[in-house]
Amino acid sequence: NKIGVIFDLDGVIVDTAKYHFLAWKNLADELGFEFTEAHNELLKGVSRVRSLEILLDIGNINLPESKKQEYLVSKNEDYLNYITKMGPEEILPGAEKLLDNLDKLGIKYVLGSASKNSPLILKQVNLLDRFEGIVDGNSVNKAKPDPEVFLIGAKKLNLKPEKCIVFEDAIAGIEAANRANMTSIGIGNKETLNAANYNFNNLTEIPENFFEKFLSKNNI
Ligand code: G16
Ligand code: MG
Repeated sequence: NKIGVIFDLDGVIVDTAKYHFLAWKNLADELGFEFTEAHNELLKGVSRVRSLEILLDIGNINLPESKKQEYLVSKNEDYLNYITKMGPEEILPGAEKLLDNLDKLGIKYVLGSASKNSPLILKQVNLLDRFEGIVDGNSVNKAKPDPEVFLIGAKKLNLKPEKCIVFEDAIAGIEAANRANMTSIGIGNKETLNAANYNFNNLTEIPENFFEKFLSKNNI
């Protein structure tokens, strides 16, 4: 295989951001401050621990480490209540068609996500078996925008970073892909993700012949 693909999970394959939002909002309610959808944008692609820090900053709240640990556990339990109700109908438009296309072309793909719940989410939507490998919050020490998650992904694909294409919806993820020396594809707002090499609003906008064109353009 000459090229490979690395997919972010939340915001690219499924929209779990809405469940993260509900779970974080419940916590903010409990702590007595307002947490909005705009606030939630700041948590996208960011690790669970870092997300709590940002949330507490928004509420101007200081907590001892033990209390933080407690809230990290309860937030995740809350989140898992939503996740365990997910099904394949929640796969974002265009995702399955894109994977089918990659299968047809013999291009392998792995997951590169910050979420420690990635394997469960992929299982819920029946996509777990399709990926060549999973790199997620359980296997990574340094969170995005550090390139580690994608560099491990390239190793799993047995490819040099330059031969990997990353699909991402978060600014931190695009930065991580660029720092890894990979081709970055921003999924979502073009202005927000202007550091990406390519931009699409969603996966349905990716042309059928995108990868063939990519290969010939790069003389691969
Ligand atoms: C996802 C979300 C983030 C979330 C992170 C950790 O990352 O975008 O909002 O904080 O995972 O999730 P968990 O609490 O499940 O470990 P990605 O990289 O898939 O977009
Ligand atoms: Mg994401």
